[in-house]
Amino acid sequence: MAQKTTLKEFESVYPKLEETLLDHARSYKLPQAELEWYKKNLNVNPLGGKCNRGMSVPDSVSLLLGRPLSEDEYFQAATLGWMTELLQAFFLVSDDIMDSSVTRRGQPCWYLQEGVGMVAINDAFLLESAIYTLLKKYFRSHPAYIDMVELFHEVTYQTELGQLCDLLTAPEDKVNLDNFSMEKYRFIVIYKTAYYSFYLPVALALHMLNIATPEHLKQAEAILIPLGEYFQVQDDYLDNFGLPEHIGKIGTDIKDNKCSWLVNQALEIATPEQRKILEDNYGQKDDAKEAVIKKLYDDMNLKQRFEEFEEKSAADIRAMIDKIDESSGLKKSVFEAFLAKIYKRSK
Ligand code: DMA
Ligand code: MG
Ligand code: MG
Ligand code: MG
Repeated sequence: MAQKTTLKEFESVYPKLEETLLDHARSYKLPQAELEWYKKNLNVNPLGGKCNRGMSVPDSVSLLLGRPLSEDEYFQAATLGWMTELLQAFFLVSDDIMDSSVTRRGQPCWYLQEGVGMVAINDAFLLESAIYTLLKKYFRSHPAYIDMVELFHEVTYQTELGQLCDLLTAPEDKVNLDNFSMEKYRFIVIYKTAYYSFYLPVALALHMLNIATPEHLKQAEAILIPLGEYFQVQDDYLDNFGLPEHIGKIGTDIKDNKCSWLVNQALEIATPEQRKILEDNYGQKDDAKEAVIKKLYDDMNLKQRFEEFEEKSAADIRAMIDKIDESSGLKKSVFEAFLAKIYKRSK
C-alpha cells in the first residue's frame, strides 16, 4: 500500500536543502549581508503555500511503487518535490510584479516587502538557479539526470510562453475585448499553469523510478494537461469569487485586463448592453469600474456557470482516468489523487 505524505514531513526535508544552497553560495565567498538576503529569499518565497505540487512527487512515487518509501527514497522524491516548489516560487515572485499584485499567501508580495523592490527580479532568478544546484548535488549520478535537467528547462520555457501570452493579451493601456477568446484562453492556461503544476511532478516521479518511457509520459500528459486547465479555471473563478483571507491573495484579473475564464464566459453570453458595460469598465485600474464588472458577473450568473463547468470537467477527467490500462505500469491512483486535491477547492 502506498503512503501519503504530510506537509510536516515534506517540510522537514527543506532545511537540509536550504543548507546545501547556502553552502553553494558560501563556496563562492558570497559576502555575509548578501548571504543573509539569499537565506531570507529561500525562507520566504518557497514556503507558506499548500505545497500540493511538491508533495505530489513523493505521493506519486509511492503510488507507482505501491508501497511506502524508504527514508532514502522519500528524501529523493521530496527533493524533486522541493525543486517544483522552487520553480513555483520563481514564477510567483515574477508573476506578482508583472500582475501588480498586492498579497501572496496572506503576506505582502515579495517585491512589496520592506526594502526589496526590484531586487525581487534577481531573487526570482536565484530561486530558479537553486533547482539546478540541487539537481546536480543529489541526482548527478542518477540515470535520468540529464532528462530531469531537460524537463525543467522545457517546462520553464513552456510556462514562460504561457506568461508571455497572458501578458500580451492583457495590455495595460488599451482594452480590446476582441483579443479574448476561449481558444486564446486555452493556450494561456495550458502553458502558464498546466505543464509546471501537473505534468512536471508526475514526469519527475516517473524519471526518478526510471520508468519515464515516451508512452508513460504521453499518457500522463494527456490527463494532466486537462487537469491543469481545470485548475486554472478554478484560479480565475477564485480571483473574483474567492475570499482573500481564504486564497491568501487579492484578485487583480479585472483591473489587469486579463483574458480570464470569467470574462470569456461573460463575452459568450453578453447582450449588446452587457457587452457595452464590459467595454466601458473592464481592464482599468479603478475600484468603481471593477465593482461594476463584479456586479455584472453576479447578474450573469457566472458562479452557476462555473459550477456546471466544474462538474463536467471533473466527470470528463474521471472518465479519462478510468481508461488507463494499469498493466502498462501507470496507476489510476496517481491521477485520482490530483483530482481529489483540487475538486471543489476553495483555496
Ligand atoms: C498563474 O497565473 C501562472 C503562473 C506561472 C504563476 P496567475 O497570475 O493567475 O496566478 P495568481 O492568481 O496566483 O497570481
Ligand atoms: Mg498573478
Ligand atoms: Mg499572472
Ligand atoms: Mg490568478
